[in-house]
Amino acid sequence: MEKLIEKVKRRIESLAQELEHIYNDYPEAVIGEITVKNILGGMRGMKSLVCNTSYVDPYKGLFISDLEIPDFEDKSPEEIFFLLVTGSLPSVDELNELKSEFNKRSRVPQHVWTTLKSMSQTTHPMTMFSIGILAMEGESVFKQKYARGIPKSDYWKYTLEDSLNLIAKLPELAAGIYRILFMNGELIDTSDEKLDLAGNLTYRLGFNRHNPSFADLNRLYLVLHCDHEGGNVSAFTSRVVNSALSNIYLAASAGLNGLAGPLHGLANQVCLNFITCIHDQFGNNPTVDQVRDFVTATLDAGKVIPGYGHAVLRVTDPRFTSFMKFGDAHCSDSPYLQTVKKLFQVVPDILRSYKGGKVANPWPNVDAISGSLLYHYGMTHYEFYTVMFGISRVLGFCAQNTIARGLHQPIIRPKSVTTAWLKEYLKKQ
Ligand code: AMX
Repeated sequence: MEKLIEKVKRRIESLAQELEHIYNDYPEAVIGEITVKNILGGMRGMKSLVCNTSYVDPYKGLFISDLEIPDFEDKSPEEIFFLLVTGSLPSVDELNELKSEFNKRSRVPQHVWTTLKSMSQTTHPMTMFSIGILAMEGESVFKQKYARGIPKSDYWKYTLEDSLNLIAKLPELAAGIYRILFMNGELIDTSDEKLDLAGNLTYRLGFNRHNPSFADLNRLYLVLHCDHEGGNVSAFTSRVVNSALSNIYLAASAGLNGLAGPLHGLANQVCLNFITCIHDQFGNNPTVDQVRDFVTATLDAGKVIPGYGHAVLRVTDPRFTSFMKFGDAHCSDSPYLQTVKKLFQVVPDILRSYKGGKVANPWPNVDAISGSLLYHYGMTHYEFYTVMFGISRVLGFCAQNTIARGLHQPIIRPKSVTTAWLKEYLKKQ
C-alpha cells in the first residue's frame, strides 16, 4: 500500500501548505455574511467547511478534482476511491495494488452475522447496515493506536488504514444483509479473488448468473454515489463525528443514519415506491396525463415528489443523465424506466409553478432513476436501495475524513443561539 499512502501523504502536505498560506495571509478575510435566513434555513448556502475530495457546481454537478461525471463514469469504485483520496486516478499498478488490498481485507467477522441474524426481520436494511458497521468498530486500528498514544501527524494514516478495512468489507456486509432479509438468510460464502468491489457485491447478492450487465450497473452505481462535497446531511454528519476523533466505523455509521432519511438517500426507495403506486393505479404503461394527475394529487396531499429538487443543484442532476444513458443502452423497454421518463416530462413544469415558485430546483436528482434500473435487473426489494447508495457514499466519508485528519482540522463546533438571544440581538440592529 506504499504507493497509495505516499500519494495521500503528498496531497495532505500540499493542501496543508496552501491552507497555512491562506490562514497566514488572510486570517480575518470575510467569506460571507450569516443572515437570519441562513440560520433558520438549515444553513443553506453558508460556506463553512473545506472539502477537497469533491465539489458540486449548481449547474454542472459533481466534480472530483477537475473531472466531471462524463470523465469518470466509466471508472471503477476502486479508481474513484483512489481519486477522491489522492486527487488523481491510479496507474495500472496502483489500481491492482488497491484491488488486491481490498480483496485481502474483505471478510466480515463471524460475530457480525450473529448480531445481524438475531435482529427482527422487520428491521430496515439501512439500520442493519449501520449496525453491521458499528459491530466492526472493535477492529478500529485508529482506536487502538490512539489509546496507546500517537502523534497528531499519524491520525490520517490510521484513518486511512481503517477506511481500507471498512470499504473492503462493505460488499460482503451489504450483500449478506440482503440475503438475511430477502433470501432466507442463505449467505453466499465462497469468494472469487478476481472480482472487484462491484463484481464481488453482485456475486454475493446472488445475481451474477442471471445477467452479467447487472455488475456493470452496480459498478456505475458505486461510482455515481461516491461523494457530493462536504455539507450534505450524511457527509457532514460523518465529518462532525470523526472530528471528535471517533473512528471511521463510528463516523460512517452515523453518516449512514443521515443517509437513511427520505429527504436524502432514502429518496431512491421512495421513488421506486412512487412508481409502483402509479403502476398499481394505472397499469404498467400509464399515459402522460395519468402521471401528471398522480403527481398533482401527491402534492395536493402535502407530500414531496421524490427524486426531484436539490439543495445545491439547479439543473438536471448529471448522475440522473448518466443513469439514463445506461438505461437507454441496456433496458430501454423497462416499464419502470418508461415511467421515469414520463415523470421527467411532467414534474419540472408542475414544480416550477408549485408554492408560488418556491421550489428552488424543479429538476430530477439521482434518486429519480437509480432504483428503476436496479428493479429492472430483479432487485425488487426496494428497501435495499439506500444500502446500495450507502456502500458508495462510505468511499466519500472515508476520503473526506482521512484528509480532514491529515490537515489536523479541529473538532467541529458551531455556536447556537436561543430565540431570546436572536430577538435581543436584532432589536439592537
Ligand atoms: N416536491 C415538493 N416540494 C418540494 C420539492 C419536491 N420535490 N422540492 C422542494 N420542495 C419544496 C420544499 O419542501 C420547500 O417547501 P417548504 O418551504 O414549504 O417546506 C420548498 O420547495 C423550498 O425548498 P427548496 O429550497 O427547493 O429545497 P431544499 O433545499 O429545502 O430541499 C430537497 C432539497 C432535496 C430536500 C427537496 O427538494 C426535496 O424534499 N426533494 C424530494 C426528496 C428527494 O428527492 N431527496 C433526495 C435529494 C438528493 C439526495 O440527497 N439523495
